[in-house]
Amino acid sequence: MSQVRTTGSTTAGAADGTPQPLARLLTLGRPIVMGVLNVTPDSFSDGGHFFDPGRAIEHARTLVAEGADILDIGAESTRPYGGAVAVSAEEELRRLEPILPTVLGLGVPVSIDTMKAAVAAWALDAGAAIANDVWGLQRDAEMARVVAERSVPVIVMHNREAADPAIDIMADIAAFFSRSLAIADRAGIARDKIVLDPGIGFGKTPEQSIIALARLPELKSFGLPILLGASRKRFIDSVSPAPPDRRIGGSIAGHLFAAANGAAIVRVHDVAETVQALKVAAAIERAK
Ligand code: HH2
Repeated sequence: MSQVRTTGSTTAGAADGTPQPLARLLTLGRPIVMGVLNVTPDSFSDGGHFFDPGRAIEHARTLVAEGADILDIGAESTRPYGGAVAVSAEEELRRLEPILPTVLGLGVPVSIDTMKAAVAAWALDAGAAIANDVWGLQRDAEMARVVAERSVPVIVMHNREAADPAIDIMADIAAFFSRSLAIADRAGIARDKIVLDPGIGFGKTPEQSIIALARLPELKSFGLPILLGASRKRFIDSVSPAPPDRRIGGSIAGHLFAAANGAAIVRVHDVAETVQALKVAAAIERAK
């Protein structure tokens, strides 16, 4: 860890007048593409492919060249569908250490996908610009403080321990967001630093994931930017059976729908294809 600087975050905000990188991206007036970089041996979507630091860095460069606006780096599989091997903060840091400094130099803001405050703190202090918490500030009690102290944006994702087909999933998502916003408020996280994400595939049946996507516009009532991650998720398989790496068509369908219905950011594995799809959809829209 010693080779990673711990001060001089690149997330300069209001203090020196430089816009925070995410805030700047959100003014571009087009959907923002977040490319997924999993440095894990067991991710559901691309498990093991980029575990090797050299391959991870090469993949990060490819994602940027393909048009990723943000890189989301994660070193613990959340395995939305179960079977994740929990890793310690030390192990997460061991996986990130050889990669993060180089990834931070690729010219796009980096988001740290972790549910552990200690890992978020380390990555943010090294220069990551965004915290991505798949437990929406509700798992690690220190997460909100870590985010507040660094004045960085945080992605608050809806999650549940287990899916319950009997519940009204939109009501559950709204109640979860309200709890997260209260936690954020108490910790002193500015409201304009929060991005909401319904957490497609997390604690939801495939049908509930489809409902969350279909009813995405309802989440606009929170008045905050929305991120949507449909990439390679199981709901696609429930409609059109295919293994994760053959779900590009379904992923793009989900992200185009999301972008047209209120999502400011889409989180994707297949950056080139998504960028192309979004550009073509925008060109068609302009020609109306
Ligand atoms: N999905 C995954 C992980 N992190 N973060 C947000 N904000 N939204 C998501 O939808 C989301 C997320 C799962 O995808 P992946 O990273 O490919 O899998 P794994 O967590 O198994 O590495």
